[in-house]
Amino acid sequence: MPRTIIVGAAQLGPVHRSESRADVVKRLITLLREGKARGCDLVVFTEVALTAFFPHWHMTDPAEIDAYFESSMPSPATQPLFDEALRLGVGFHLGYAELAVEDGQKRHYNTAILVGKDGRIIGKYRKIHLPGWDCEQPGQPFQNLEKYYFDVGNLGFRVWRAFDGIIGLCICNDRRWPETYRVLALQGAELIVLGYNTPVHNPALPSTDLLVNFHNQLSMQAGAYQNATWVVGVAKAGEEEGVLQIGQSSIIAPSGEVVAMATTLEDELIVAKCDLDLAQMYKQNVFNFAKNRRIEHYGLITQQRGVVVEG
Ligand code: ING
Repeated sequence: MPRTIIVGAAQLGPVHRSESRADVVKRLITLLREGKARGCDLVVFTEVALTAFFPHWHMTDPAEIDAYFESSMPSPATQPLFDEALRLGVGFHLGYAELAVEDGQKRHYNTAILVGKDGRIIGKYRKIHLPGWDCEQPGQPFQNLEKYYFDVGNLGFRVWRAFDGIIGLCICNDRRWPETYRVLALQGAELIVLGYNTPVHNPALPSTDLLVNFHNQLSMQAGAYQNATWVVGVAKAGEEEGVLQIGQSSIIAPSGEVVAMATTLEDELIVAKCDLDLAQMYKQNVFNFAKNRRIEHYGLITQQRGVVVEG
């Protein structure tokens, strides 16, 4: 009997600053219910799903900034989502801005959680690869201030046994770094889920704008194939607070094939039955790390931060 998990990628259209968390949670519940109706075991929501992606603009007032963060999870605003998921018997993944107090210090993380069908939080991840700038960039059409608003995640890349498989979490820019998938795959990941907020225009590198959708797909398809794992990437899409963001939410097989992709820039659920044993097929053959990967022969490059080749 193959181990399968029916996964829903629940893309969100824009979330505007004026939209309350209660209204956003209603949208998430609508997608969750559609997922249940379509047989989903797990519904994957996007990065910073509860609010507009506020790193796209500069704020200085700590209270104004902290208003975008959740200081508990479930929070009062998200409790209805947890309750409905429990009632429906569907697990979910949620990305949100997390306000934590650690060693007496306030910490701000770009966080994602995996929640089981019993409504309990199975695992938590805090975003490690924070793109953009740590200070306002003058003259830009919009900002990317993740280094300004968020602390670097301190939980590492981890996997959890859940939904009859091994599931890993990462977030947005993490998907562009091969190390992300490899570190999760070395722990046995068969399914990696992530959300993203990706503008069509990159003010720091406008020459790549025409490639933004290609790079999105390339990163996730390569990550899936080269690490023998399913990858589910879920967008916050459409024009949000003046920033047009890509959609292309996708469910990608360990073969690297895209088995489902969103076709709108709005709230949209795509669903696929993911055969987790397909991941095992690739792990036992092409990407058999134990038999085929020879890290001891790679030379020092594996331990060095980067190598400048002389001459
Ligand atoms: N967003 C973008 C992402 O990695 C980005 C930032 C866009 C970086 C394009 C490089 C190129 O998809 C987030 N939130 O990381």
